[in-house]
Amino acid sequence: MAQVYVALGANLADPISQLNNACEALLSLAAPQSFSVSSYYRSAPMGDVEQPDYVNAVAGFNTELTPIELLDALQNIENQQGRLRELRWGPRTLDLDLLLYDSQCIDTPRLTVPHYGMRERSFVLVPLFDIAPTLTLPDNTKLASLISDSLRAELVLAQDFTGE
Ligand code: ROI
Repeated sequence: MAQVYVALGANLADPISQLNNACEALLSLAAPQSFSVSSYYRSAPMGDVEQPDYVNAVAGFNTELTPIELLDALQNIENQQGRLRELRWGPRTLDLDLLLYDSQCIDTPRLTVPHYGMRERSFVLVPLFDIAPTLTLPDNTKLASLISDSLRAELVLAQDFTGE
């Protein structure tokens, strides 16, 4: 059984509903009682493309799926929620990124774990810290050492997941 963390992001078609629906779908991949999700945070879009603000969160759970099986499942959920993404770095109805799979480092054409951008992204680090404050990254960096007040200031609380 692996402990995994998945980043959720959306900025089109009612982003909070997109994240709620994605949480319901992720719950079905999770071992019983193992699922948790951070608060939802609103953040300005990273990158040069003009687009609406994002709503971001991180979910953590245990799963029997292999990394590639999990990636396939995440992409299925994205596609089922009508993912639109014409532009690189453009807006999207739902983005699910596999951040961490136990402490594995994976570097294949389809999958890079830990996720390549996670250390630079406040909208990943802050929600991850919500649900895993004592986490140590595969390179032995403590997550807490990457969190600062200025990083937190980049995000505004949107809404907590209230699904059952
Ligand atoms: N910016 C924010 N704030 N949140 C995201 O989830 C996000 N996702 C992306 C890009 C376009 C890089 N910018 C983002 O893919």
